[in-house]
Amino acid sequence: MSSSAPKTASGSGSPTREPRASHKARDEIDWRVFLPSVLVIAGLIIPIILFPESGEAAVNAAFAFATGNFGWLYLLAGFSVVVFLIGLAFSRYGNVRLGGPQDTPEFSYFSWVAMIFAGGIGIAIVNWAWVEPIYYFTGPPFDVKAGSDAAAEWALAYGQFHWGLTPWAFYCLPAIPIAYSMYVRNRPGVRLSVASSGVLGKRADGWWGVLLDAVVVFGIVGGVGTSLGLAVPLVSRLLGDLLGIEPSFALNLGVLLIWTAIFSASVWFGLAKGIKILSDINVILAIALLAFTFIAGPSLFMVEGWVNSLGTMLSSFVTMSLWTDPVGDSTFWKDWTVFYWAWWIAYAPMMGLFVARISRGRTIRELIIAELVFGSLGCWVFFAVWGGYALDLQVSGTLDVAAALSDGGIPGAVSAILATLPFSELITASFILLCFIFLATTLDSSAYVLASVTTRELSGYQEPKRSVRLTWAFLIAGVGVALIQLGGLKAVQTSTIVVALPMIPVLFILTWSLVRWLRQDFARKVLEPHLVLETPSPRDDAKPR
Ligand code: NM2
Repeated sequence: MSSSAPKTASGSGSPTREPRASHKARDEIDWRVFLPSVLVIAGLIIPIILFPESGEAAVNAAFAFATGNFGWLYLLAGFSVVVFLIGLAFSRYGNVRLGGPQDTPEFSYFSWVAMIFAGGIGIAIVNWAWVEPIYYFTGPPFDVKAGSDAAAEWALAYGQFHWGLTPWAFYCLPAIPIAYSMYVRNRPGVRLSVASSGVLGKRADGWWGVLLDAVVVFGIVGGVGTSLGLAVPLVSRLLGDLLGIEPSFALNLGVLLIWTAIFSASVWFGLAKGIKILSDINVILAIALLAFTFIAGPSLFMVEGWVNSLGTMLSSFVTMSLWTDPVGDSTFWKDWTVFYWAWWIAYAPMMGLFVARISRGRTIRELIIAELVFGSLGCWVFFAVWGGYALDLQVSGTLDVAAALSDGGIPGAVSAILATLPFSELITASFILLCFIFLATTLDSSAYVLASVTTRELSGYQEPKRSVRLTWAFLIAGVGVALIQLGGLKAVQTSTIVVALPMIPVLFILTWSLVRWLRQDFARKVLEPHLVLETPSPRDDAKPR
């Protein structure tokens, strides 16, 4: 997440409705959500930090439990979300405008799409795009022989699959009911419980709503924890390489401390604008590095690899989506597809709140196309170029990336790959900057969203209290320390997989709530002119038929 999500839009947008000034308790902490979430999270991270050895056993058990019993559910959810959204986009509801009759889109189409993309990606793409195909090349799916040509082709295709339609569908799903609740149903509140009130009704204000928001809080904390757990070792390694310092736990902590200082300062002094500018610069920097690798690297191989992956992915989309290997014992789908789906699910509420905020005046169809098509295309470019570059190093024998990966993990592999590029020191330095800013903006927006979700009845245009945001900032950093302390990919993956599991029913409730609202409002469309399909003249729609 590179964008300072909600504040960005609230800063530039005009409010739909002003908060009622008379309501004093609005920015008070909602202790019902805040306290249990904080206690559970602290209760999990403190023992892990103190006793990492027993933490490891717990992580393995949690991973086995969630993927072993419910792996299929993540896959089924992913496939269903894609089918649902494509169906919704092309149904009559696709034309429903997220806004009132006077609402026109706040941003140009290009900036809107760019914001959606930049808001959805972050540090994860800039490290996974290099190494993910290598993981698959050495441990391919479908009983393909490791290291074979077929493995190489599947490796590229799976990278595209894990960063394509299904992930963006997960991101898109909550955005629609949230935007619908904000702009069509005119409900104040930036919590997902509010967007679920189509199903929960009054219960959305009671314990059901609290439970749902708590699930969202855990989801965000776990998902961001995964980002931190991956990012800190990567940046310390690259920084260590550049400055000639050996990677160590202390260096990791130092890097984490700098990050925490940056984003606490941003939270405290309200540097939202500054972070937003940095985030924009960052996207340009990422594109520049991408273009540089494309030109410096095997461009034709990258293009052919991408086209081939697209074909493989499209022709095998259903199989890849639902492959649970019930007879064989491959763990590929649990280790990768389930992990990725979980990670995108964990971020989905945060992304939903952000995208809803910037999408007033857009139709449901426009929103689905922007996320599914342009979101995927954006990620595909990263995977085609950086993934293609790394795979070419491997298959051409220029660099044994697989060996670097198994010796030094993702940080070791990324560092070795960057060293093969021309001007590698400059590239590594820019890459470190890229990682720093990407993660700072993700942390900043997550502290902001978490604070909003744990604040009572905040209108979409109010800022949550600084103290609450800071508490979340520190808790997230704590999760980061715990995951680094545990070490290894499994711990980082488990954090996300576990928190995403209860998010699946939440996504279902949100979808159900949306469908209910759409059906009710569509039946009344003659009375609510802003809900009508796009017709030539708004005046025609106002007339009852
Ligand atoms: N996703 C895209 O760390 C990050 O880059 C945030 C992660 C969900 C895998 C987004």
